[in-house]
Amino acid sequence: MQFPEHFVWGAATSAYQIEGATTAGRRGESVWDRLCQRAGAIKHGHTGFTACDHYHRYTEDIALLQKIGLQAYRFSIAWPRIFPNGTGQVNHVGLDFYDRLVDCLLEANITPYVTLFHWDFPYALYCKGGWLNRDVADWFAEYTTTVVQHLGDRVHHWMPINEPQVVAMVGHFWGGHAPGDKLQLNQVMQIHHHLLLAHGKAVQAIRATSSNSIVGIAPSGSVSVPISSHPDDVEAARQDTFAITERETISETLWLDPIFFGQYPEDGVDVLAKDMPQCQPHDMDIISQPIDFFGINIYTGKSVRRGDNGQPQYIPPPPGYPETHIRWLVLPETLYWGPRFLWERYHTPMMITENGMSNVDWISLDGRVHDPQRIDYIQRNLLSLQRAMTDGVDIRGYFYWSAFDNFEWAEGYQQRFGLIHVDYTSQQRILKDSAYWYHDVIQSNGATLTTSALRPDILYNSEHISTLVTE
Ligand code: IFM
Repeated sequence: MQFPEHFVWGAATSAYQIEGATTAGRRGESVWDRLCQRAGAIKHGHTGFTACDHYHRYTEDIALLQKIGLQAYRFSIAWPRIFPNGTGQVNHVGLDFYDRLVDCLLEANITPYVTLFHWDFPYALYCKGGWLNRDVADWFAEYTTTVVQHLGDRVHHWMPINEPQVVAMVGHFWGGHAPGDKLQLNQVMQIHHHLLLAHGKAVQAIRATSSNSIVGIAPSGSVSVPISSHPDDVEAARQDTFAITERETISETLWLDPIFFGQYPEDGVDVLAKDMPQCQPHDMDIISQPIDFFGINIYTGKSVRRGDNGQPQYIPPPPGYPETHIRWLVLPETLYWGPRFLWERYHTPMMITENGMSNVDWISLDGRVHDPQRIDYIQRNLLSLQRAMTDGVDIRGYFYWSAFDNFEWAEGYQQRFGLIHVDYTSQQRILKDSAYWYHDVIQSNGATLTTSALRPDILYNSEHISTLVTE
């Protein structure tokens, strides 16, 4: 079966992970620039200062994206390039860079999908309280308006914030990401609320500035998959995907219910109790602005069944079960159950805004980069997605993460997610086997997926795992 006629085939990146040139063009400092200088914060002492040097090599890079046949490219804009101080004086050198990038993409017939904030928060604003300061929502709206005024004649697809869960939790509670803070839970919940408020104000700003904009979101998805298709296990997986049982801000519903329903979920309010954020009367009206598409980033998940007590029971994978290089389980069923559960709850057209794997890729003696695991991973995930569409989930597109190997945050450069291999010393790029393979998938609109001798159940044979559990 082919994918729907207008299905969008893309790949994604973010500014800090590929651009480098962190002091070029009067760019201001970001919290990531600071964290990279903190001893022990990033593996091997790596930094994003040069990354893929995409800032200087974007024409070459876009030619490669064109060679893969991408129809769409999701990238982010570095806020400190546009406002070196976070607000106030606009830096036209920064805007010019994205002007050229967008024009180059359009010349290559690639549709730009723009994320406005993918974690490189202006350091100057962090010094003013950062995401803890309620004014951050207005700062973000000001930045959004400026970017949309400038690019909105050519860019129509916008996502305000990438994976707000990670900003709140990893950046401000666990401290593994910038700014590297370990705040109290009630402060993190206030940040959570401000991120939602910033999202809502950005949606308003985009709509007010550009009449033909298409606005979405890109949170990270934590998906539980049922160990079998028995209705009890399916219900347990749904419950486990949505229920809030931990005192943290990762749960999807804590972010998505305010956006889609205009309220925090009741179980979240119960569990977080006194740590719930302070809201002002009309905040939820701002947060729950209608959006056009529901992007979701899904990489992995966990398996559950209905336990003897009626509650979801976690089922550990069998010994030796496949993991990617970053140690995330290969669980392609997440791209069936995740979209299905989310569609049933929120009924908004969906896009997979990120899905991909890190692999131990290197350049072989023949000069090529062979990555059969990645091909298999994408293939399995796309087949799951196709199954979700067959079962009625409205999915409009898929963005592989990532177009290029890049700076994987606190993991540095050791994790290679790209379709394109990057040698960080020479800055030489090589299309991996998966890039050529993805090219054919795109050209055939997915038809080549079904012609292989794939057995999509062999990796995650539920009967096998159930047997292990009952032993
Ligand atoms: O590299 C990240 C990206 O920035 C956000 N989503 C997950 C990816 C892989 O960890």
